[in-house]
Amino acid sequence: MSAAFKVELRRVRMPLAGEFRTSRGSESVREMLLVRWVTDNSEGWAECAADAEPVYFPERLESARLLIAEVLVPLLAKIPTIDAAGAHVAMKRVPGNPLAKAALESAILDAELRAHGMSMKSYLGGSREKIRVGVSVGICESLSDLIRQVEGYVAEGYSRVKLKIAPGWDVEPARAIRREFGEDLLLQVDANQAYTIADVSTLRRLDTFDLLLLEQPLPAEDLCGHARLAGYLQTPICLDESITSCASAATAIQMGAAQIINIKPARVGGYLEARAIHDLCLAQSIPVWCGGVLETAIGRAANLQLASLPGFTLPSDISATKRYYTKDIGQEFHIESGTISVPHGPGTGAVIDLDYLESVSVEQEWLM
Ligand code: NPG
Repeated sequence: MSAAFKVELRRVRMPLAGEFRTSRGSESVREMLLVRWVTDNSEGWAECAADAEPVYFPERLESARLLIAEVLVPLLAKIPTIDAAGAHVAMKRVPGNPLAKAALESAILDAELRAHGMSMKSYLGGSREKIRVGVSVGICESLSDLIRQVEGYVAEGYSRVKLKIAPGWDVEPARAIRREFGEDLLLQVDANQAYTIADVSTLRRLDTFDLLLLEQPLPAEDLCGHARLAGYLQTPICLDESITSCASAATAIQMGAAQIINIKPARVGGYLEARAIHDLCLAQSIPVWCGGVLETAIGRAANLQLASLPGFTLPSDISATKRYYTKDIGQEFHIESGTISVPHGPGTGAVIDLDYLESVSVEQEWLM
């Protein structure tokens, strides 16, 4: 290939500050793929959300690495001048694989914006400087353990709390948190697809806790089920895993399956698709917020840029660095009055600590 770019793929292993447990599994080490897009005058970084094993997303780290190396990069190398928008269109020729595409497109976008000295926030059309953020609390061993954790997060100043739920860990945790922390705490729950429509009576009991939303109660494909369920619940339904593109968001809204949408850039194939979903939701008065996948500073910085758009009216899953990492590969993010500031500087605004990155890297390859 004789393209005017080089790509580095790096596999890193980052220990998590603590175990994170959801209805789909638990993790205490985050293994991920980083993509570095290098041109003559700039470079950009992105992280791929694929896990080592396909527990949450259908893609896995190794399949994403192979697709980027053997399919996507050779495809882009045939295009004379490549930018993020061009890459977005070109990669549509390859079906599926949003996590791999998101990582590559985001690295290209970061490099492009850094070359122009422009922030991702300006590029996407955002204006907010401080992003209201919430914390996601995994399934715990006991209610007292949950209460202790939430107490710590409330003391740190998070704007809202999201509880991971699963059958057997739903009504009581929500009741306990409401009882302990009162009506003013913004509270929501996330089922990660763990229920079926037959669980409607359990899910209706959650209505008593004045939740902001119930996230992804049913399997991702079951839009009809979500639309039916919405008819039984007062709590608004928010879709996460079901929304994989702007088209699927439009269908879900039209069907009455989603009253709120969690926009997770990786899940929808990148920040350009994420912005399109935001624009659609804003036009249809559907509130959105930015979801997270335990990002390092690279993805955290980019998500803060996205969440500066006007339709992100609910607190986002963008925690302070220390929630997940004792030490990160980039700058630390802190909570101030329930918000995290959008980093300044061009591109995502992420500032990478190359020495620490080196120490957590387990594999590295250059394509081209
Ligand atoms: O704050 O980054 C964060 C985590 C938010 O709960 C969170 N993410 O189901 O939305 C989810 C969950 C998740 C974690 C999804 C890891 C995928 C991987």
